Amino acid sequence: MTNSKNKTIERLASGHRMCPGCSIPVALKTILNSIDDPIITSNATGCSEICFGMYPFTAFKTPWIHSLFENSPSVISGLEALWKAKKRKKQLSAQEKKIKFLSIGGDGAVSDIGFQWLSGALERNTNALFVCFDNEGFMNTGNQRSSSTPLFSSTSTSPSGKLNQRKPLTEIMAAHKIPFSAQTTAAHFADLKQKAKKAFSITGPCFLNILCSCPTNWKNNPQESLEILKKAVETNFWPLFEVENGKWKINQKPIKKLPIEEFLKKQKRFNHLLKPENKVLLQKLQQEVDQNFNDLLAMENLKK
Ligand SMILES: Cc1ncc(C[n+]2csc(CCOP(=O)(O)OP(=O)(O)O)c2C)c(N)n1
Ligand code: SF4
Ligand SMILES: [Mg+2]
Repeated sequence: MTNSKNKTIERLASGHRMCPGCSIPVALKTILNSIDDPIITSNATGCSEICFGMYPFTAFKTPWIHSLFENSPSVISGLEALWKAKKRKKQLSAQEKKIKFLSIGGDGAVSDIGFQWLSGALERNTNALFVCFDNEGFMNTGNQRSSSTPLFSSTSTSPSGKLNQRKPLTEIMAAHKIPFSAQTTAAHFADLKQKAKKAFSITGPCFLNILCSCPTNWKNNPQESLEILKKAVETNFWPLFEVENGKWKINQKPIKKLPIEEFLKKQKRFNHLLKPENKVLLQKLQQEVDQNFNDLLAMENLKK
């Protein structure tokens, strides 16, 4: 965000309580600073809400609402309905007319416990941006597995490795036929900024799924957090793609696709997968990654 003298104003203060190397703050900062218009944020509980808003402090320099774990999309939906009513009655100032609505939460909140509330907000055509900070587990409460936890990843509730595939959240949101559903990572700043900016400019519900590394529970070196996210894209584990008005587009195709080990090897949660006796599991994960990417390619090639 810039002021009248074109000087950048940060909308998220430093000094919050996220762990060193956590990539959620950088993702949130990029979103909040992607536009100049006022933004009202509703935050589901989880690491972001707890660490940015420890009472009586908050790192947010913009209006921010603490909601429950499950109902952040409904809170923003209600606010947006109020805003629309006030606009109709000509009760908004010129600045208030520019307000954008943002709902944020982790994968536990968005993909699991708040899933139906989000689906409802999309169906009601709420004019807001809905964001998932996907760190692949319920991290704030000690790394329990979520529906976003990848196959074979070790968590506190699946210590020997999760046996189920990840829920394809971005694709499911696109299936709601909303104007814009996309995924990116906290390390792909330009892609994230451009997608957030586009989403805020669109009238109608938009969804952004952002892969965010969690050094505490992925058990990686905090200094390598962003590097690991880049490997997620270079291995096709987490392709950058968007679905705009039904048109699928992969934003970055690796020139030379790396094997999945390149993403796994710096995270201790996958240590067991790299043991020779688990080679067959590693092959299964690679097959799943390849199949998912081929499915995306097929969607991109569909004529609209
Ligand atoms: C209905 C309900 N169930 C459980 C909790 C406890 N709880 C608070 S945060 C959290 C985990 C959040 O996970 P996620 O949404 O993925 O965010 P993260 O902490 O990983 O960023 C849980 C289980 C709660 N607050 N409310
Ligand atoms: S537990 Fe993970 S997601 Fe939560 S603040 Fe720490 S590094 Fe970030
Ligand atoms: Mg999470």
